[in-house]
Amino acid sequence: MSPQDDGTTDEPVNREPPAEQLVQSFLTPSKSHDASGEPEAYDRNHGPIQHIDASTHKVTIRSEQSNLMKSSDVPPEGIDVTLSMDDLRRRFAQHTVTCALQCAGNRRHEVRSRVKEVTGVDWGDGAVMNAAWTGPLLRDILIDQGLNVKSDLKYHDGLHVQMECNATKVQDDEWYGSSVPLGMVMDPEREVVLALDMNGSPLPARHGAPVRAIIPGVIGARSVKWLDTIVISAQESQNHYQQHDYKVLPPEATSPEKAEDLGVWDKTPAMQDNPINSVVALPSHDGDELRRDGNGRVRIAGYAIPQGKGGPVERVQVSIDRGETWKDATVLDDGDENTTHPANKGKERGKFSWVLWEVEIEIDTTTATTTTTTKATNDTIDIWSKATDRAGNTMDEENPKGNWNLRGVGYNAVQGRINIKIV
Ligand SMILES: Nc1nc2c(c(=O)[nH]1)N[C@H]1C(S)=C(S)[C@@H](COP(=O)(O)O)O[C@H]1N2
Ligand SMILES: [Mo]
Repeated sequence: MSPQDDGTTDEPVNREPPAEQLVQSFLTPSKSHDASGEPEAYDRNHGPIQHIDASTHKVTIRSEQSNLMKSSDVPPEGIDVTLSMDDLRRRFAQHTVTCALQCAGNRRHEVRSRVKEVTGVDWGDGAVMNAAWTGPLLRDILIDQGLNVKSDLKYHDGLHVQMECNATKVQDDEWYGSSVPLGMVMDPEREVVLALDMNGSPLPARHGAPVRAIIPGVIGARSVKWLDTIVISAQESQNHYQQHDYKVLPPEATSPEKAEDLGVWDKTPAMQDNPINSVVALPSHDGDELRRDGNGRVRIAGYAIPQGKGGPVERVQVSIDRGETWKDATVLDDGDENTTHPANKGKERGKFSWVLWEVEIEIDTTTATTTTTTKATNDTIDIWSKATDRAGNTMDEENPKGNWNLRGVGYNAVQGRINIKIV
């Protein structure tokens, strides 16, 4: 990518590949753009893309002792360490986690066009990627620095891990930052890594080189790119993007002004875990034609994402009659074996990974014209999909159009594609 493609603070680079392209590989490639200029994986930036020299870059990790006095989690002398990229690679065991990274605004176009207007980048359903991220576990680094580990993760209640990128100004703040609860980082099941590699190669600049946080199961906004500072604190990050964005505001916040008047930004918790979700990627647009094969069957495919650490997704069901009947889709374990990272070979399906799914449904013309005429127009169908993960999180078929919130974040309606013509 050439520097003129890096975007500016006022006009950062935000783009997504079509979902039908995304579901062609289990691991999302991310190095380049295809001939049409479409990216292979989405880019989400609040400021310009950074090009940082890995040989001089450092990550500083410290604890804010003053407000931690009451906590015995942190050693009395505090934590204050500066690590080079070499330190991150050599001093700690390298861990690979395969996880979906999804912008909280994924599917915003659907909620805006089908439910009610929202504010924010008009994402389709390609603001997501699935990748194998490698680097040290932040948990290991903190333990190495003397942080107490208790089996009861609640022990860390009230403490937060703030992450910062100070390399550039961003649209609404002087730097980019986020935080997650310390208990999440210390949870051995969560696999929070400081990622140096993506899909077996050094992280590309646009995805945060030389190092980014990866918080599996959590909205992309918390996975800070071009990471330079980590602070253990009794406070959440005070950055704009933790405090004044990426929140599921209550429905009475009907406009930005109303949200301010009601003071809901302060009262609403910052989003963390992704909600369970499933997206119909094929057919890829509302109103598309779906061709029946010689046996009268149509193929429908998509991806599904587990909720937080409740994965993996174990079941995906598809309905073409607005929820009256559901058919189980095949959940593809490794999707495309050519692009599956060797580190995952033979392992159980990843807890944080997406799954790709597909289903063939027979539609005889009478079904298309009779069963669906009562619910759709003429010979078109709507396609719904519903995922369920191991923890039992599932999508709400009683509310097929999903929930509205002012920022259009965390949208996970079962209604997928509408007005699909069967030919
Ligand atoms: N430093 C920095 N980190 C960041 C962002 C940013 O603008 N600056 N955007 C966040 C958001 S909102 C998302 S969804 C992901 C996007 O990661 P990607 O650009 O690698 O797709 O990065 C997160 N980390
Ligand atoms: Mo995002």
